Amino acid sequence: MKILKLAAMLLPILFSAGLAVAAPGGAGHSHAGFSAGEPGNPKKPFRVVEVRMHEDDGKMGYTPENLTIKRGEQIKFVISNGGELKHEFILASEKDNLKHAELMKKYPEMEHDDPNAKSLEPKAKSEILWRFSKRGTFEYSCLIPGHREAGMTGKITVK
Ligand SMILES: [Cu+2]
Repeated sequence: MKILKLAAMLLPILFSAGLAVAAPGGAGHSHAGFSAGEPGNPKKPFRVVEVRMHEDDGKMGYTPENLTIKRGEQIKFVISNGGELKHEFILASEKDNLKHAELMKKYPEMEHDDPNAKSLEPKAKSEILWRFSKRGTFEYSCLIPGHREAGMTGKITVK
């Protein structure tokens, strides 16, 4: 009974927290959406970029860890987890990811399956099709507590 009560209390908090992260543009502006651009259109051309998650000697990271993209370009990220641990790929601005990382310290079990974010079990694969409609610097990062700190960030420059 106690557990059920707690879950009932936490669910709305998690839900609103997730929405806040997905829509950093603020209340009442639902299409403000994502900081790094927008979900891609599969009917338009795209470039495939394979991203591998890995752990070696206590270091964690992505290959590649740097990407340069032309503004307006669509990228299909084909993401594979080559490590022994669960990892995630969260595409956003550094600012949004740092905010989200704070939230995940409170809710480390948070799962992501969004247009800009996936959680991957070891050996799992996933894809994200993304249109980089904004110039600037963005990133993909794993916000499981400790992972970003161990090296799990890839930098994206959109020119
Ligand atoms: Cu990770």
